[in-house]
Amino acid sequence: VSCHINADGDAIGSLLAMGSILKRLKKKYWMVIHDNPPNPKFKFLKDFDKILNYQEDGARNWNFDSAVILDTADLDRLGDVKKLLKREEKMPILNVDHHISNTNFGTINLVGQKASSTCELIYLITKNIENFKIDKSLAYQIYTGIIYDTGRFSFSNTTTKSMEICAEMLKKGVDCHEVSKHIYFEKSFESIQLLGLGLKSMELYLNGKVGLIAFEKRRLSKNQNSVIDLDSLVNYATAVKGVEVGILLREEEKGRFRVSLRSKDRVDVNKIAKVFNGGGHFKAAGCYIKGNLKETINQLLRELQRVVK
Ligand SMILES: [Mn+2]
Repeated sequence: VSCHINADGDAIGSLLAMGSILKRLKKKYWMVIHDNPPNPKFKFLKDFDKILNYQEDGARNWNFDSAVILDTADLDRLGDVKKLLKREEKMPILNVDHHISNTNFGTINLVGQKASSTCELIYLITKNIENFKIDKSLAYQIYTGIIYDTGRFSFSNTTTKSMEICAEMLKKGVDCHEVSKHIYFEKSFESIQLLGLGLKSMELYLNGKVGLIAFEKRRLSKNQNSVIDLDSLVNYATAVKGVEVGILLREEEKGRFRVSLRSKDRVDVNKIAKVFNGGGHFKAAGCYIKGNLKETINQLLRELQRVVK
C-alpha cells in the first residue's frame, strides 16, 4: 500500500485507512512510502509508526503479489516506491484516487474525480464491505484526509457528502479540535518563521493577477531547508485581492524547483502544471521545473499570461 511523495493529510490518511481495512480483512500488507520520514504532524493517527520508507527499508525482501496505490495521479508520483512494483510481471494494482490528472494506471481504477478526497472514496469502499463497521481509529484517518483536502470545508470541492461523512466520523468518536490542533496549531517555530519570510518575499506579476512566493535554497539555513511543512503557504499568495493564481516555489535541490499552483476560481492550474509534466486538480496542482529562480518564474509566466487576462 502506498501513496504519493510529500504525503499530505489525504495521502497519509488514506494510506493508514486502507491499512486498517486490510488488517480487518485479515490481509497481510505493508505500507511503504517514499518520504523519509513521513510528515510527523500526522503522528497522532493510529499505525503511523508502521509506515515504512523506501530509503530505509527498500532493500528488504518484499514479497507481495498486488499493490494498492492511493491519492496518486500517476506512478512517477510514488517516487522510489515505483521500483517495487513488478510492472513487467503485470502485478495487479488497485488505484484509488480523485485527481483529474489520474492516468488510470491501475488494473482496477477507482478514480472519483468528484470526491473531495481519496479518504472520501475509502469511506465509500467500507460501505461496500459486508458488515464493516468504522471504528474510532479508522474514523480519525478518514476524517483527517477530508478535512485536509477540503481546507477545513472551505475549498470548492466541499460537498454535502464530505460534510456528512465527517459528521458520521465525529459520531464515531473523532475529536475535531484534536485533529485541527495536530495539523494546524502545532507548527514548528522554524516553519512559522518561514511563513514570515515567505510573506515578505511575495511578489505580484501580470498586473497583480499572479502572486508568487519563492524560496531559494541558498537563502535558507539548513534547519529551514529541512522544514517540509509549507503546504498552506501558497494560499496566502492566492488570498491577495485581485490575484487569480497563487504560486509557491521551493528549490528542493539546486536548480530544481517544486511548484505549487492554486487558482482562485477561473484558471485551470492542472493545465498549467501539465505543461511541465505535473498535474493535480483544476484549482490545485503541482509540478517541478528546472532552472534558476528567474528562469523558473519566466517559464511559468509565459504559460500563465495566455490564461490570466
Ligand atoms: Mn487528495
